[in-house]
Amino acid sequence: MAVEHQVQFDRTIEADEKIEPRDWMPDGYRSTLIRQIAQHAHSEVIGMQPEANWITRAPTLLRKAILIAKVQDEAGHGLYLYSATETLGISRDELQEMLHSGRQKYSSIFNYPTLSWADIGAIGWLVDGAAIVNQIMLQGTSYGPYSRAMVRICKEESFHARQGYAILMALAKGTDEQKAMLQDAIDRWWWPSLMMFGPHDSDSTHTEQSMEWKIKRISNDDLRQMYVDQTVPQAHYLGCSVPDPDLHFDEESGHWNFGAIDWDEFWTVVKGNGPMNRERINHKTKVWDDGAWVREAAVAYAEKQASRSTKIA
Ligand code: FAQ
Repeated sequence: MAVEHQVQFDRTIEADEKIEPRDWMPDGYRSTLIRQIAQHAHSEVIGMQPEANWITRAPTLLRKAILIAKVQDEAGHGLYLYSATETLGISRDELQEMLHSGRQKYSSIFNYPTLSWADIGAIGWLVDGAAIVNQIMLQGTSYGPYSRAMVRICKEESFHARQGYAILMALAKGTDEQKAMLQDAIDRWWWPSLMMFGPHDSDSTHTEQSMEWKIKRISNDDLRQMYVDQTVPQAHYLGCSVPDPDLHFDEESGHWNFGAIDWDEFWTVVKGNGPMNRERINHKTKVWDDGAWVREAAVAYAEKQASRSTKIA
């Protein structure tokens, strides 16, 4: 029986069809998806913090409204992704517990501080930009609920990237002080954005197997190169430079070659010792605890509704 299941699973993957929650799947496929989708969901939710930090200080009413909408979108992305993870047989409470206790990760990028308004533009352009490159690939992932969540999320991410670039365009046309603020934000966010794609393929624990299962369709290094190729000309259009003395366009390959990533910094952040790791998790845990009464009230209400409909029936 197990062999038949495996054959059916392999056939579905081979045919580029989707695995659905009702289908048999290997334990490793399930646990890899739980890790990756949960990490993605946690990233969306923790990722609200650096930008929410600027809602009260947005320079105009319009910018404030756009930023609120964007941060709310990220909450929505977290919810789709938690729902997708729950289809794999794990509860949202368990996922929260694993995030709060450090047993599950979230993206390294959200452990850096937002020091100026230009950082909000840089996040939209660079961070959402990186998320789009990664997530367009994930629309083709083999797990149905994850793939479908990605389609909707990608549409919203394009708005996020555009609002970020619009902020930066305004600064690029501004005073010398604003231009300096813009360049400073790019200098601080460039390398952490490149790290979002994960370790080099040669050091990536999961890439080979995840590509066989078609969970991932393009490797970490290939996605990173696509991102650099699309982003460098956008930096130049802003009249800015990228903080990499080794960056140069290679005529032969048609790619922008870039310098070495500081992997010590990456692993320091991933292991919980980046500039904002503790603050992010402390804030998340506090909000979760403060919101307990809302969850309890929602459950009590649902139980009351259920008992009413049982009585009527
Ligand atoms: N940060 O073997 P690999 C967004 C871990 S959403 C932290 O290469 P994999 C929108 C990895 O989990 C951003 N940890 O792993 C937004 C593994 O951990 P393990 C989030 C990282 O999974 C914008 C270990 O290192 N997007 O930005 C990172 O095959 C603004 C070995 O790595 C997603 O999550 C990292 N950067 O490939 C929201 C996309 N990279 O096993 C708010 C979905 C790797 O030791 C505001 N995820 N690790 O526990 C993916 O595509 C993949 O999981 C990768 C990593 C590509 C991130």
